[in-house]
Amino acid sequence: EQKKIEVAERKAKKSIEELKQSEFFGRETLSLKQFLLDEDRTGIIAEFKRKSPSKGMINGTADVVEVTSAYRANGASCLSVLTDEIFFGGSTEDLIKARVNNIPILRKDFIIDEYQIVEAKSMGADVILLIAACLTPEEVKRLAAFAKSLSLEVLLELHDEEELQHICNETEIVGVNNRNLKTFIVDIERSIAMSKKIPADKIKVAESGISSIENINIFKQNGFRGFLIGENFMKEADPSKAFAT
Ligand code: IGP
Repeated sequence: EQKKIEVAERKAKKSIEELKQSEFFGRETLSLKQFLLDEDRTGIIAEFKRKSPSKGMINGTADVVEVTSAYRANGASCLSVLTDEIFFGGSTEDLIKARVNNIPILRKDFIIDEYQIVEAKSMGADVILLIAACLTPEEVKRLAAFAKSLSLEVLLELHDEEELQHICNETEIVGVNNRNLKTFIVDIERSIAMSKKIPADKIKVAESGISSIENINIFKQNGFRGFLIGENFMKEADPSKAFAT
């Protein structure tokens, strides 16, 4: 609900035509799919996140260019940048700044409207997140088709088995959130069990609560190609060092 109000406010401030004039709008996007399928890359989607509802403030002073550049230099396959201000302390500016890096960037936000997808492209994003828990299967299909029409890819996020019905032709990358959205409890076993029901032609991404190489290896053994990691890096004074080790 809060997002609806925010989106309405943003629409009133900047028209779609204005968004399309951004220097990034015409840029050729990078394919997360290709980056995740590249065996020479790590598959790590490294997230820039200042705070979160589950942890409160994680790192309020981190510099987005420094951190994301170091993520890339240390081998991240993709960057994830929070643009939600209210819950995660993110911003449009953070994503625009992260664009200095020539790897795919995921706009991490609660997307409910086509306007936000045009915004994502105008910020320099390559991928948008669609969260099944916030959308009907029809909305996922519609928003994913719209993203595709702008050459953006989609990461569809699921967190329980009932949401498997949100998967459609338009969603080629499917994420499983290990964190329960209500209790914030992380359960990797549950995610793996659920992932077995995702069609084999989808690229699978494990999201949240990943804190060790062992975690990553378990996901890899179960057919996951991408690993979305935020807090474990951001909680360090130097997030990139955490990545490197
Ligand atoms: C990263 P973690 O536990 O490594 O910080 O998790 C990412 O998965 C998490 O930030 C996330 C998220 C979201 C944030 C997953 N789904 C939806 C905002 C909105």
